[in-house]
Formats: sequence, C-alpha cells, structure tokens
Amino acid sequence: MITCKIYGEPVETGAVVDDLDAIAFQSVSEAEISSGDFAFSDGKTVLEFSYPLHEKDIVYGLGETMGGINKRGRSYVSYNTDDPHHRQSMLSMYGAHNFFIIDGDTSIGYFFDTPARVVFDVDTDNSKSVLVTVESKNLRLYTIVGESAYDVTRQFLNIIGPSFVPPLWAFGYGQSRWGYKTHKDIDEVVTQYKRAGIPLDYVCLDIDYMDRYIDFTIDEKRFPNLKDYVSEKKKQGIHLVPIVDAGVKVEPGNETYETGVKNGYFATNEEGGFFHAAVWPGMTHFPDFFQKEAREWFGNEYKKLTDFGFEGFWNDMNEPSIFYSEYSTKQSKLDQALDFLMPSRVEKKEGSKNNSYHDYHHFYHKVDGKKMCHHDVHNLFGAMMTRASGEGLSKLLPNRYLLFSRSSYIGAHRYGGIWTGDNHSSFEMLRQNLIHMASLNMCGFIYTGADTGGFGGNCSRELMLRWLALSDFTPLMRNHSAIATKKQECYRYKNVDDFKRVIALRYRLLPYIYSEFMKALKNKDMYMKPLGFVYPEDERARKVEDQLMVGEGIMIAPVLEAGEIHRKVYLPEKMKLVRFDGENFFEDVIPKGDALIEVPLNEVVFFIRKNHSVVVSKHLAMNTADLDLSDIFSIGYDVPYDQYVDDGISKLV
Ligand code: MIG
Repeated sequence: MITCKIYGEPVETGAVVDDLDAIAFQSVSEAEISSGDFAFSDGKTVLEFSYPLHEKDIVYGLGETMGGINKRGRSYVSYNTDDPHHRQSMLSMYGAHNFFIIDGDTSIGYFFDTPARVVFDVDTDNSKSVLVTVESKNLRLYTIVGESAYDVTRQFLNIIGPSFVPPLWAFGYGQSRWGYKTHKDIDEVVTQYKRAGIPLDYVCLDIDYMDRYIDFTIDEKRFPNLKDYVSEKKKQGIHLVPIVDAGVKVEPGNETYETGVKNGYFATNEEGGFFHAAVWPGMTHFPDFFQKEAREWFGNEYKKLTDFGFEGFWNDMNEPSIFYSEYSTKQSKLDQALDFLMPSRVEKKEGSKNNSYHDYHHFYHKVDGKKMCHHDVHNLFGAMMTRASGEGLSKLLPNRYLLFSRSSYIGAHRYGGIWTGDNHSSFEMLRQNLIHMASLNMCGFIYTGADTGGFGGNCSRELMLRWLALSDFTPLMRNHSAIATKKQECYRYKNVDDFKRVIALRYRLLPYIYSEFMKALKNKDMYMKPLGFVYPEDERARKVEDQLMVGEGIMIAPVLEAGEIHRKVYLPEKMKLVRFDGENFFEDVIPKGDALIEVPLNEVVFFIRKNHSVVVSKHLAMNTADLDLSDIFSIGYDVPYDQYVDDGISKLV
C-alpha cells in the first residue's frame, strides 16, 4: 500500500512515474503540519519527521552512502558532493537517494521526494529513532507498507519504473584510466589484453581525448581519423566510451557554448547573466538541464560524438563539481590541489570538496518557468543531465546505448546507470562497493559498479584480484584509476594467468548474469540483494553485511580482507559451492550454517542456492561480440533454468 503526502508545492522530480493509480495522494495543509507529529517552523523552512526504531529493526536503503547495508548508527546528508576522499566519516556522496525502509516486525518504506538538502539521522548515538530533516517546505513523502523489506522495495521499484536497457557489451570487462592520451595508448591496452588472453569489451576515454577539455570536441592530433578508428576497434570487438563533463567552456567559436548562450540554455547568476564556474576547461557555463529545451539541445549535442560511431558515454562532474566561481576564490582550487597531494589534510578539516555550498547559493535555474536557486534543486542537477543525455541518445542511436553518470537522483536509472565515483585502492573501499550494490539496487540503480581496483592510490596485485572477484558479478565491471597513480591494467601484474582466470569466470557466467539482469529489469526487481531480503525469517542472514545474492540463484561471499585466504561464510540454507579452475567448474555441497571456505588469491568461489541452477558458456569468449548466449550448459542443482536471451543490442519493445 502506497500513500503520498504532498507538502507545499514540490518541484516535479520525475522520480515516480509508473502505476500512479496505486498511490493514494493527499495534500497536507499548513495547519496540519504545525499540529502533527512533525515540526514545521517557517523561519527555518524545514520539515522534520521522526520514526521510532525497535531493537531488531534494520534500516535499509539510502543508495550511495557510506556506512553498512544496515544504515543504523550514523547520519547521512543528501547533498550531492564531489569529494574524492571517500571515508567512513563522510556524510554525502555523488547521489541523493532518499529512500529507506524500517524493517522489523513490520516493514515500512519512506521516500522523501525533494531536490532539497535532506539530513538523515539514523539512530546516531543510539537515539532509537530515525530523524529526517528536509530543508524545504515542499515535499512529496511516499510511505510504503509491505510484508517485508523486499516487498516494500518491489512496490517502490514498481512506481519509479524500470532501468534503462544497457547493451550486452556493457556487461563485458572494461578498461579505463585518466591519462590515456592518444590512440596509441588505447591500442596498447587492447593489444596487451589480447596478448594476455584476457577478454575485453570496451575502453573508456577520459577528458584527455577532448580538445582542451571542451565537451563534444576531439583533439585531432591525438586521435586522428577518429571515425575510422572507432569502427576499426569495433571490428575487433572493442567499444570506445568517451566522457562528457557538465560544464561547457566559455569560448567564442565553441559551438556548444555559442548555441547555449544564444538560446538562454545556461544557468544564470543573480543579475540574470550566465553563471561562470571554473572546471577542467577553465571558465564554463552549466547547461540549465531543468529547461526542457535545454535538455533536448544538450542531448542532441551527443550527435557530435555518435557521428564518430560511439555508442557509450559517461557523464562526469555533474554534482556539479566547481573548482571556483565568480563568487568563490581561486584559493579553493589551490586548497584542493594540496588536499589531493596530502590526503591527511582532509581528515583535519571540513570543506575540502570540489563544490561549495557558497557557490550553489549564487546560481539559478528555470524550473517550470520559475527562477529557482540552484541550492534548492541541487540534488537533481546530475539526474537532469543524465535525462538529457539518455533522451538524446535514444533518439540519435538506432540501438541501445551505454550511459553511466556520476551524480544521480532516484529516477535517473531510467536513462542511465551510475558508477560510485572516486574511491581509492583499499580493502575498505572494496567492502563499500559490495554494500553500495545492495543499497543502490533498492533505489532502482541496477546497472552500477565501482572503479575496480580503486581510483586514487596504488592498487596491489592482491587487491586487484580480490576486487575483480567482486566485480565479476557487478553489471558495470570497469577497471579505472586516476592519473599519477600506479598503472593498474591487469596485464601489468605478475602471473597474468591468474587475472585471466578471474575475468574468464565473468565471461563464462555472462549468460546467467545478463539473463538475471534483464529479468530484474523487466520485472522491476533487484539484481543484487542483501541476504535478509531472501531469508527474512533468518535473524543471522539479516545481519550479514559482507555477502550478497546475485540474481535468483547465486550467493557471493568475496574475500574483503588483506592477507586472508579464507572466508567465513554464513549459509542460510544448503548450497552448492562452485570453484572454477579457468576451464572447468567443480561443485561441493555445503550444509546450512557456518562454513570456513578456502579462497586462494587466484580463485573466485560462489554458491548456488538449493534447488537452483545457473547457466554458463561452454567456451570463453574474448568479448561479447564473440559470445553465443545459447551455447551453454547448467551447473548447480538439477532443475531447469529459465534463461532470458535476446540479441543484446536491439531496443526492447
Ligand atoms: O576532477 O576526468 O570521477 O573518474 O577520471 C576529476 C577525470 C575529474 C572525476 C571522475 C574520474 C575521472 C576524472 N574526473
């Protein structure tokens, strides 16, 4: 059962679009607000809500936030932030996913649908309550009552609509790095992977491919004859995936800039001129994605890239990230540079982020014809960029596109996936990747993944192998790293066959992974789930924070600690443990309960649930273009597997 209370005049966020008949809408009058169980004081323009928690309640959700699968015991702030120093104490990441579930004897979900800043105090200091403060008086508050956390989530996924449909090649392994400067760098990556016998489906182009970081341009010296190059790579089964940043360089002669200025498609400042903010290209204007016409225009700008043959893109810096603006000083940029070089500085102070609260109060959008301060719609900016790109790409391309964004809001999953931004090479971040997969799936983002191996810092051989073992199961499986870190392409490490074996498992499992993903998409379901969603009666399963269910039939329990070759695993029921030696699969039945499993560094083990089977490829494909989804056999229990198959590229009708 879903109800929606409407406070004030909320902005249309586009989060809830499906099955509106299933929702009981009701407007809340000002009188009710001040007399209800929530406080509303006009001076502060905040709405406050409080929900009691019982001892055994788990709080699930909140998408891309730090903390555990169970969100209890700390606070979170929805205020999209580019802060590359991911750490447990951080309150905000790149996305705003204001959906959580209190799950115990009863299961109730709440979705705070507002682009404003929202603070969630989830039992911090053992207060036995969830306190939500919305910094606005306009809000749609959805309440979903269900039989279980999973049931509540299913109802929520039903109203926010299904994910965008990625092509099959987007489920292959991708290599990326900030700093691939020329076509030769790309060729080197492709050749070395091939030489190592490791499958590869795409290589990402970071800002280095552009002419002076100007969106929709190419540095033709570094990438001559790009159209031929893109098509030559495609013939080798490799897609190239360029980045697009949110800021458009202010420069006469930059066509995107000129058209945007002429038509008033950029965000404005207090005086009504265009807002200036410095990002990678120097001074930029931000497209005003809140205007329909601006979205259509920006979406169509991707034609400048699709004309080269590109079919996949990643959208960056769309919180939006601002180095400094006409309202803040250049000092902040220097400050950030120092933070990057000396991470220890960051722990000591607040405000090390690539965005400033201050700047966000100084620029404006046209939202439904009304001038609104960026701050009040901040959390929707990246989602609106994703929407612009997704709508543009679906018109420009006859087939499916790949798109993943850094910033997001609930609902953006209908246009593209997300990646979880600038993590770093540590086991802590690997664990966070697993946690994010669970909570992002609850918020509709099923096409997602982290920078495998970590973006910042240097990735050890051990960490890369362990990380790949998790990424084997995440829809977006991309090795990405920052410029100036140690290079982390798999072929650079010792005993490259170990990497081949780990990535080979992904490709052998693709018929299952793709089928389970597409079934989740079509049924508006999750692709990865916490154990408590599948075994709600099992109190031990509900507490598991380091294992996940993948599709219907698989449970994973990756090694998340350095120096470990064993994993303590909790099995809520009897399962088959599967090992893979690079060629063949071996199975062992493990009884319900605790198990200590040996997991050598070059192995990925996983579990198949009782009475479930999994389909695997008979042969190892070097990329998805060579993969026959029907050339399969079954492993696990002797029951039929209901496989979803399509051509992997045509749009769904
Ligand atoms: O300020 O384009 O999260 O993946 O490599 C850094 C360079 C800008 C941030 C992205 C990262 C990308 C990097 N970008």
